[in-house]
Amino acid sequence: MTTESSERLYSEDLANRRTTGEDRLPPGQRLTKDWPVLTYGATPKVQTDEWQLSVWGEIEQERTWSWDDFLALGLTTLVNDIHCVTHWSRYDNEWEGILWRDFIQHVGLKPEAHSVMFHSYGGYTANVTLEDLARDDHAMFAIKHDGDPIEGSHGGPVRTVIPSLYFWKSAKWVGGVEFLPQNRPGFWEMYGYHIHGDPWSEERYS
Ligand SMILES: Nc1nc2c(c(=O)[nH]1)N[C@H]1C(S)=C(S)[C@@H](COP(=O)(O)O)O[C@H]1N2
Ligand SMILES: [Mo]
Repeated sequence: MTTESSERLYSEDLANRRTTGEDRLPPGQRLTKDWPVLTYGATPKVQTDEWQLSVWGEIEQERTWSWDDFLALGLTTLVNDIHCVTHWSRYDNEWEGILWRDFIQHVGLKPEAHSVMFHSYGGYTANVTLEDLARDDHAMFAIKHDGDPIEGSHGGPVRTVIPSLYFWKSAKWVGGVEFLPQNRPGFWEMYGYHIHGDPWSEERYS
């Protein structure tokens, strides 16, 4: 695994909250120091040599990256806070991975593209609009947490991290990105979770 020349960034939102002293804990959340595992169903076992990331939908050309190809897109280190809809938050998680904004340079979006469905090994899905992914310039595909490869239970070898939204939007064991012409509910959204999921306005359930 190559990790040289890794840039370290704070999420813009977190940087602002640190400097302005604005409340850092979203409403209705409790701080935890440990890191709970929240997985619906079985935990898929995915090795890096068999892992692939495929993109399809409203794009010019479907494509699949291998682990090595994907890492060659360049790694960034990012620190952020995570907020689970079940009320726990964890501060200062250090992630290393490929930024969404770097990744998207390699995807030819069609003008119709509006939202994304992240697909996980095992069948989990989570929807996020392209606007949210672009506004939060620190959404990423993470391969490391606090310096170590992400453990299987937490979504290794690759999970998404979208720090501006509740953590259910961050798909563990991600293997596919589907570009959609309109927003569509993912796994939890079909069971009544909010289509958007902003923790600051408590968009928990719809
Ligand atoms: N593939 C997959 N991704 C998932 C989930 C899941 O069950 N399967 N759970 C979601 C929820 S509800 C949360 S809070 C976080 C939990 O991540 P963690 O187990 O690493 O804390 O992953 C999200 N991503
Ligand atoms: Mo969650």
